[in-house]
Amino acid sequence: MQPPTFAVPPSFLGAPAEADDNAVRIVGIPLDIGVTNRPGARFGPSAIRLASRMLTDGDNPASWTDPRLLPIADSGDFRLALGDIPTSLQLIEEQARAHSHLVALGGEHTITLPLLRALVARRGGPVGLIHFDAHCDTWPDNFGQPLGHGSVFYHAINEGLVAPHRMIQIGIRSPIPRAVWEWTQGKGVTIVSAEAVHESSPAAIAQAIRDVVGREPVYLSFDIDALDPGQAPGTGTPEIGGLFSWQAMSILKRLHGLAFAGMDMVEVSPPYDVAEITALAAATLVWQYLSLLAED
Ligand SMILES: [Mn+2]
Repeated sequence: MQPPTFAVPPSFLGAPAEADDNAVRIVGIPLDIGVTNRPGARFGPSAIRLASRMLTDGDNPASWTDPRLLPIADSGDFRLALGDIPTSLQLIEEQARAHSHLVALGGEHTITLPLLRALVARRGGPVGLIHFDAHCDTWPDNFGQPLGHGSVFYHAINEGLVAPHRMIQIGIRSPIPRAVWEWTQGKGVTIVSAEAVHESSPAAIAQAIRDVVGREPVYLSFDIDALDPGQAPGTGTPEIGGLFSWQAMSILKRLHGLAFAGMDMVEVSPPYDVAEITALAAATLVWQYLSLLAED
């Protein structure tokens, strides 16, 4: 008999720590020293895992799949170097290289850079990118620091980790220097504002994503601040006018059949959360991603 949700072991969906080499690996990466505003994302992995227990009492009705039937394992948290961003990114990359399909629970957005480095080193070529966020994250630096959560895709594009013509950003709405916006678009990235999402439909946005990323391998990076602060208050750099969680779910569940190569869920900061709203949204979006994998 399955335990009630509150008594499920505190891994993601109660998943075991070990599985075979081809399993989807869930890991926590509690790094939050590259943020430019409110901290706290170091507590994200554990909060997302706890909230995920709500999702263990049935199938996903969007597809009648259950991600727990995938080979999945929650292998705990990656090791980091306390207070040291460059060494931490190196450690993340080294640990990520061991796994064929990673789902990372952040932590802040800087973690995506070493995750993409590891993925591209393993695959031998750039990937497409579906990026939900309030911010483009293509600033050349973070108040003078080259590494930080505002620069992750500046580096990823410059290092050839993502193919910018196969990269789409959804939910964008923060203040941004015009030069940064134009650099991003000039590289070929498609930017979909939060307002465009509101004025459109989930089906149309999902189609736009498919048109941009095509059938080649694609990575999903989901910054929870893509959601409106009313839907996800527990984050470091909130921006009003964002997506409702139903919109993000509705878009995501229409992305079955894409060649997903990995995912991260970043910027959940539990000290600023209210009643686990943000952690539950993050857990549910990850569960939906895993459901897409289970569907194929
Ligand atoms: Mn971000």
